[in-house]
Amino acid sequence: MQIFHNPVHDKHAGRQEMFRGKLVPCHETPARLEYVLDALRERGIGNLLAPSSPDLDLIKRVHTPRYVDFLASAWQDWVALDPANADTDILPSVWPVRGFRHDIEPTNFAARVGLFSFDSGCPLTAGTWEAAAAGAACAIDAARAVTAAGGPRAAMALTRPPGHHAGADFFGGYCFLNNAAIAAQALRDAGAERVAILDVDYHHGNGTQSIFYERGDVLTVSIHGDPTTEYPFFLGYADERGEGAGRGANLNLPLAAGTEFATWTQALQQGLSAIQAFNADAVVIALGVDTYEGDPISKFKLKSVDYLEVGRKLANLGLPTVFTMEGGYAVADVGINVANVLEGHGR
Ligand code: Q9C
Ligand code: ZN
Repeated sequence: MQIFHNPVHDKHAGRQEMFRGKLVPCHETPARLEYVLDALRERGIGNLLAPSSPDLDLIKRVHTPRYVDFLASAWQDWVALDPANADTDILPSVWPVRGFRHDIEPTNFAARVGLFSFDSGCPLTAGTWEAAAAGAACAIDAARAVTAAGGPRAAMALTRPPGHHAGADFFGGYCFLNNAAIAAQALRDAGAERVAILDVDYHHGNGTQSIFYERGDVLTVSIHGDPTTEYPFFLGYADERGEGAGRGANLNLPLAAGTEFATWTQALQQGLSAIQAFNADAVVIALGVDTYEGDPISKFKLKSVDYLEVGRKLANLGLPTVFTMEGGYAVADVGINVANVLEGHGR
């Protein structure tokens, strides 16, 4: 396993997120990734590699150019409004919902932030762009590694901020650039005709689903907390099957809060069967470990030992595999749980 780890992930360090009308400390912290690195080093799992520079042309074929340009300059624009803003992260406060226009980008900064976001729990900080772009580079390098002649069968983009909630032109849910989607596109560009993305994070991968919803070349599968009660609430239902050329190429497997491994693993089997039926040439695993029983913001009941079995089942697909790092907020156990998946996978 080649593991491309983001050496500048800690440049993204949000101070506070909005929760029930108050600003509270961020769940998505730099320590999460450090615990994973420590666990991998301690257990001798994988070869740790630094990424090359990000391929912006590829990123702009997954995300819209105007969104990428917004992200790249948002912090400078924010501080230009008032130098004192440098002490405060950017949080959205106004959104264009149904009936509003999305075809025009206003010049007002708050309006631009709202146009390109969907929640107020996702601070954009001084180093967000640098960290997110380096993370996308990890995803691209991992995809190119597993498709190179003589390359490894599996590689990981070990990065934060995570990516699966980010859509073609919006951030939210702690995510800015959709690393799993970018990896899938890089796999397609490298010659994989059909790519599957399996999202095992607790939360529905709304960004990934929306990016590929009308494409038949990328199957998106997500196992997640039922959106009637769980974030991101407005997408992730079982009847969302894709549209146009993408009809049949999206599979949502929502499960009730409280679900334990015995039930979760049946959904995993269903997702793996769908990937086999799709005849995928390569797979991207959007690996969130917020399905863990100890996760502070999620409600499934997986135990650390279960992640070994998850890794084994994923390896049984026998496909070139790219892992991206998504959620998981029981910070001290994130390392054990991610390392268990990779150890169980064994490649
Ligand atoms: N009080 C990922 O796992 N809402 N994102 C949290 C906590 C947002 C999770 C509310 C959760 C986003 C990548
Ligand atoms: Zn999550």
